Amino acid sequence: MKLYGRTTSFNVQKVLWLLEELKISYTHTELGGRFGGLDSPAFTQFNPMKKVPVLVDKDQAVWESHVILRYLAASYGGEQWYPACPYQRSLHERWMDWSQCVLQPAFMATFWGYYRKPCEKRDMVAVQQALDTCLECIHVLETQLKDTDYLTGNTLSLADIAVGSVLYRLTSQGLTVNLPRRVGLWYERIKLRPGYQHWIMSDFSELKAREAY
Ligand SMILES: N[C@@H](CCC(=O)N[C@@H](CS)C(=O)NCC(=O)O)C(=O)O
Repeated sequence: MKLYGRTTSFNVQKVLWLLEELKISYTHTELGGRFGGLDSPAFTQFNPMKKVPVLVDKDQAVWESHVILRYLAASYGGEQWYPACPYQRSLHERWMDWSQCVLQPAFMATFWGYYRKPCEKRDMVAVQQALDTCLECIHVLETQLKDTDYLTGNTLSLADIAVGSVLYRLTSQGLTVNLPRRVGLWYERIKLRPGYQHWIMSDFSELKAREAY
């Protein structure tokens, strides 16, 4: 199995975290950003969108980070990671889609508007609006975590991988984000996972004020 994509990419990191949770062996190639290579015919054959991550398993390419997460969980994760019952599965998948459609765009607006911009080019009103949306999302997570250790139960799931991946950069980029109690405890729990420590909590300072990918 091969994974393509620069390790500074937040979407690549989610996949690396899950690969570690599932103890899958793979090879990894840095691609995109300062490594380039996304326009090459060999890569566009894998992903016509010219984006990372891309996973190639048994000579078949899979793109879109959350589709890759589902693919890995369905192929190698068993019932804990990918329940056979469509309703049970939906309990995890709704948080993945919500993260991609609601939380992640707001987080990305803070990251690209604040961290990836030189100070003089920052629109702090827009950054604050995006941050407020992130804080509303965090409030929803606080409610969701009222009875369980993780987002969808007492074991880690794809919901935690998709949503939890956002927290490190959101809280470490220099903006003030106070996590409410239960979200804070959940964050402490996921920070204990070796995959989270290794891939998500990694240095991203090369992206500071870098406006190009
Ligand atoms: N929705 C896609 C987004 C993919 C995406 O935008 N990837 C970025 C990195 S996070 C990319 O490839 N950018 C070009 C580059 O890094 O050169 C996914 O979740 O996989």
